[in-house]
Amino acid sequence: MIDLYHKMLLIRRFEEKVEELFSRGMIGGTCHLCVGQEACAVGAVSVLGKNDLVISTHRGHGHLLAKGGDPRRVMAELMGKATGYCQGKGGTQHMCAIELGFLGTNGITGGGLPIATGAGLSAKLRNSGQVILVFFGDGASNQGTFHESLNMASIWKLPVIYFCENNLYGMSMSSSRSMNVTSVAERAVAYGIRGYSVDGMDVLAVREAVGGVLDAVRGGMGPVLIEGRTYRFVGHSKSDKRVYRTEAEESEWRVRDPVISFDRYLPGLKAREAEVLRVQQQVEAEVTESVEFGMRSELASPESALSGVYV
Ligand SMILES: Cc1ncc(C[n+]2csc(CCOP(=O)(O)OP(=O)(O)O)c2C)c(N)n1
Ligand SMILES: [Mg+2]
Repeated sequence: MIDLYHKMLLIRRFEEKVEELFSRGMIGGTCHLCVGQEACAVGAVSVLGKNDLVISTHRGHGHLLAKGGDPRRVMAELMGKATGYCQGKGGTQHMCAIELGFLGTNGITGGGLPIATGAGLSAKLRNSGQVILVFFGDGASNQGTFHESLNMASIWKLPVIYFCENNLYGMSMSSSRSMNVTSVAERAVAYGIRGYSVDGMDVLAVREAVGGVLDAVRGGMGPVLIEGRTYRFVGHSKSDKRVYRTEAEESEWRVRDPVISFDRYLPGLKAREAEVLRVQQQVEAEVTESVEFGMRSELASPESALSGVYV
């Protein structure tokens, strides 16, 4: 429980810091934050084994941190520094850490889905026993890659968990206007696989949902589709005034803040109070250290542009 809380709080504080640095011009490019969605990342990844693989989206800093990413190297990558996970050349949208089994954030909506399907096929052919967990959004579930991936994975019984972070919007487009089903999980029927919809604001519910199918997926049952119903508390990316949703709706979801509700719950366990405080202090230190590390690191050198590039 303490560990889950630690990871969620780390992601929350890290993202808030990224927003601040972005506003101050210390991080370039674009920036999609996962504030509000921490329970999906942490709950789903927390049940995976070390060798299992995670594939992410454009909103992926939290997924990498959940998979054990070092906040200092994530921050350095965002700042374009040579000490970052991709030597500062990937940035927010193309950040991967193969050594952690993290096959990358992805700037293409729905782009991670076929990569996960391929990784699933590879795992099956190698008999590696790995499970692949891929995150994608509600918007991505309307892309052709979603249909093609789930169809292929189901006929070949690939060990992939397709995890949709349904935050109800794809940019300004409400999912109620972009799809004719109320839950992305319903779409599983079309592929003859299991589909589950869970409260994506509850880290324990997400953990239970993914944990509940993990052994079966690893054992050859085939893929599963899980939807975590969640909400991003911030704009889609930086210049979003959020005119497409109401303040009342935002407030309703804010009440279910996955980090604060967990925070409230933990101190209830009296003996744990000191531990909670320690985690909070540790997270502040980790985030501060990530910024200092990023700032004192060297920028990626121009010569490095040609290394690690495969095309
Ligand atoms: C193929 C493609 N089309 C459009 C875009 C522009 N785009 C970036 S994020 C996004 C919305 C994605 O929505 P969703 O999958 O629900 O993820 P969320 O942003 O809500 O996390 C779009 C359309 C893109 N990056 N790639
Ligand atoms: Mg969305």
